[in-house]
Amino acid sequence: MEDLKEKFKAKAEKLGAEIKTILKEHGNKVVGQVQLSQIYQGMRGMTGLVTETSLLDAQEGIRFRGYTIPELREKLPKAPGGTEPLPEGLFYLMLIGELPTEEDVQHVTAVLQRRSHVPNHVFHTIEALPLNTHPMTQFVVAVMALQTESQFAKKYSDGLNKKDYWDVVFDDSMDLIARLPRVAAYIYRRKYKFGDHIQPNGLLDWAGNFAHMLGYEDDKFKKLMRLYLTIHADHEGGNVSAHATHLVGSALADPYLSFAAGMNGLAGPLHGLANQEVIKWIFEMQAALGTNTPDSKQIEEYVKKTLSEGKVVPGYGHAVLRQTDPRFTAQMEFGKKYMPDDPLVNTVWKIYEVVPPILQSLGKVKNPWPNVDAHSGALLVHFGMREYEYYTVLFGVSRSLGVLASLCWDRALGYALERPKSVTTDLVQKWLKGEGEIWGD
Ligand code: CMX
Repeated sequence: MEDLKEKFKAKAEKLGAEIKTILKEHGNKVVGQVQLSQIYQGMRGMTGLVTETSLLDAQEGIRFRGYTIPELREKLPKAPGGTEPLPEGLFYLMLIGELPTEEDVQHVTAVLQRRSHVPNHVFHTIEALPLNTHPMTQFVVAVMALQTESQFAKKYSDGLNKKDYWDVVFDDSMDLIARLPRVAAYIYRRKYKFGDHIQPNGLLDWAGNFAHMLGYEDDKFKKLMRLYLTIHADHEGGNVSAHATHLVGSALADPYLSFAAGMNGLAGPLHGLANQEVIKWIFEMQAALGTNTPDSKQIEEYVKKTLSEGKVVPGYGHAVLRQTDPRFTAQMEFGKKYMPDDPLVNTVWKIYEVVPPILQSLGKVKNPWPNVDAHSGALLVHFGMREYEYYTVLFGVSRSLGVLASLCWDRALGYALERPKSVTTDLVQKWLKGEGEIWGD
């Protein structure tokens, strides 16, 4: 642990000094222009944040510290006999900025194993919720219950020097990442497996142990979890879950509170909840058509019906991407390798042929291509995990890696309270008539 922390400290001091120089020499350079439409329409394309862990290109997709998903699948260390990267390795890469060695990853796995104890009151808190509570609500409630363990909150209350914020945020982040699989698996087994809980296996990696506690021992499912928890980890800083975590953290809310805020955002159907919506939509389509293997014409008609009812086609479109999401492609490759004849997976591939031209023909959808959520559920169903309301929890466990690595950087670099300027439409109307300005001081 000290190793990782010391490495992080050295990297953060170096970057902190570089940012100081950048700001001293170029702090008043103008970055782009803001259009009125951007202020009203979700700030698309407006550069307003710095996030070190990953960068999204509209055409090429995500790069984590410069590495694409295919590169990560090749270069990151794998479990013995494994084919997919260990997500701990991606966490190391995002945190330290360098590809980890096998030993580095073993170290992170061991640290997470050591820190994974979940206090009993967290399980009692989950148990107090009605069984029909949505798994994402249970997940956020459990994270909030874990907040009693925050070292940052305790030390801040005792009086903490601002130079040391990062140190305790680092510890809280490691603890939280370590504990999430246990909490998430508990929610799954409670809701769907009659409370028949499975104890952790201290010899397994973070994702492998999660698969084990969920109750899926098939080695291929463990491989899927390693891939899944790697590709969902980060998508630069402006997406709702990353931005919410960063924003709430900027008020010096501790990592538990900040991460819970991000997870509330992830639970929205335009963001992470889309993975449950995709499978729900496909199951409903199968029921409506009376077949598990709809042909292209049937899918086309169902898509048109969905659109005519004023609904979105879940799993398609993106606020930044303008191509097929490489996270979709990685999952498609996994499917072609391990389950090429699975009917549901094949339906997902057929939908991929049918949907883009239909969305394109609407003339307003900026990205007709599939995103990560269009594929993930079908792979889970293949292994028997049909409980689609749970899927966003898996996404959330993975997303902890990116947003908490970023939170460590935010505090290490001393980033400020985030507080953009907002305006009223009345002020905008006056500005358009030449009566005053809409920008702040
Ligand atoms: N189906 C139908 N209409 C769609 C659509 C889709 N999949 N994607 C976009 N549109 C529509 C929008 O609703 C919008 O319509 P209005 O002008 O009538 O409001 C129009 O096309 C323009 O939208 P856009 O600029 O292309 O997309 P946004 O940046 O506003 O939104 C997103 C992006 C992802 C919310 C949107 O594409 C969507 O709703 N997709 C379906 C939900 C989904 O898959 N979300 C998961 C995203 C990945 C993730 O975060 O996990």
